[in-house]
Amino acid sequence: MIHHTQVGIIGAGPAGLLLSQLLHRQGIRSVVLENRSRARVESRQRAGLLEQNTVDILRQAGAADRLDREGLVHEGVILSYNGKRHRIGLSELTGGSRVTIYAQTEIVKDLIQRRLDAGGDVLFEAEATAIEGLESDQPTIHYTSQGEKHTLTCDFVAGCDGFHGISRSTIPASLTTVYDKIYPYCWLGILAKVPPSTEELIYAYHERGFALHSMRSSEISRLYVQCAVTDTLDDWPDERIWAELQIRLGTTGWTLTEGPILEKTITPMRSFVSEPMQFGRLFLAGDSAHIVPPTGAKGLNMAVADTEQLFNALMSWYREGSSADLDNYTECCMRRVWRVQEFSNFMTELLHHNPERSSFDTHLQASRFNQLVTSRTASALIAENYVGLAAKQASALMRGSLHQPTLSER
Ligand code: RFL
Ligand code: PHB
Repeated sequence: MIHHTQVGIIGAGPAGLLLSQLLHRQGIRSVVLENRSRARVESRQRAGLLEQNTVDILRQAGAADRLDREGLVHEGVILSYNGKRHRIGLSELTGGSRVTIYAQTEIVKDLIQRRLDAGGDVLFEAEATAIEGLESDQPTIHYTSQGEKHTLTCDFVAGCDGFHGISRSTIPASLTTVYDKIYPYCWLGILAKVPPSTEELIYAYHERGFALHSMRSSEISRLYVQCAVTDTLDDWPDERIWAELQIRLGTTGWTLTEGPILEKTITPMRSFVSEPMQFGRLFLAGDSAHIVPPTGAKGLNMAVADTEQLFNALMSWYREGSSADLDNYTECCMRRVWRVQEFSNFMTELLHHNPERSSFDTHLQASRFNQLVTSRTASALIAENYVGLAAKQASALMRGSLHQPTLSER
């Protein structure tokens, strides 16, 4: 079959689905190709923490009813260093910004439902195999579905197919620069059927390794524990996971309530940027262009911010016939992307036990933590980055809309 749409979107993760929904609300047609089944896409446990900007865009997309009802709004976050806790008041340090806990699985479910209710084309088990004609005004996506080969022609291709997709490698290698860093540890994440033992997230450094207490609802907890890159799930029976979480998150006068573990996964930790994020009529958004270690809770939020930027640029093209925003897409994304990369790396190195580091580095880590406790400025910097204000400022600076004080004004 050969068919045509305005924007061909590869990948039904948060980036692809959100782009399709935003375009639909402006009368622009799209087809989303997703190689996995709907059930698989709706059940992959991943992110849970949303910046205000992410919540605002989901509202703009008309896909935030359940998020507004069920999302847990947080005004602070706790950092712990070998049992010594320090609360960062996010609202108080940022002039009122907050974050919301709402699972990525639920965002994906909400967006799929919206698209299908409106008769949108979200094709599951449809694998994009090649993209052609990107330098023409009618690129083509080849895909297979139920054993049959199909061709989708479009005005633009949105590569929202995550880190392992095909879009990024369609950009000629001679034009691409890759920046990559792999960390010498992983996260083992669990979903547990137990009410959270904390109202606010706890990120803990411990000499035995990192741990994080997050949540999904008043009934379900989400926890992570640092493990070795060589570990498998067999190395981590439930009793060992709870024992390590007790030690690493522990502090006097507080107990972690344990419960049945519903799911366990191990995630590698990586920082990755591929530049440019566009070639001809192909535009990358989200994990297809960049990856951050999850310690800063930024991957999903960055995917949403790219999508917003791409959506606005496509609307300038469709409404005003202007290609200026599309032409500047990579450049506009990059300042924000590197701000988020720096913060994610900072949080990761602050909070993990790095088996390859010297005791000198461990002393630096302790000193950085002490500075957070004693300096409001240091805490405010974390708060601004965590809620997403810093990334927003970085991208405003790129667009030239932020006034930069001159030396005499400072
Ligand atoms: P996704 O979600 O990977 O979606 C890409 C989709 O493309 C499909 N695909 C293809 N479809 C058709 N043809 C092909 N050839 C295809 N190749 C791939 C895939 O099946 C998939 O459905 O990318 P997207 O939309 O860019 O979204 C990115 C986010 O998923 C990711 O950044 C976050 O989950 C990262 N992340 C977190 N981000 C946050 O903002 N806050 C968090 O709290 C947070 N916690 C996390 C995280 C990621 C984690 N893991 C598992 C990596 C916690 C963890 C443990
Ligand atoms: C989560 O709830 O899954 C989560 C929260 C914060 C992070 C990473 C993951 O930094």
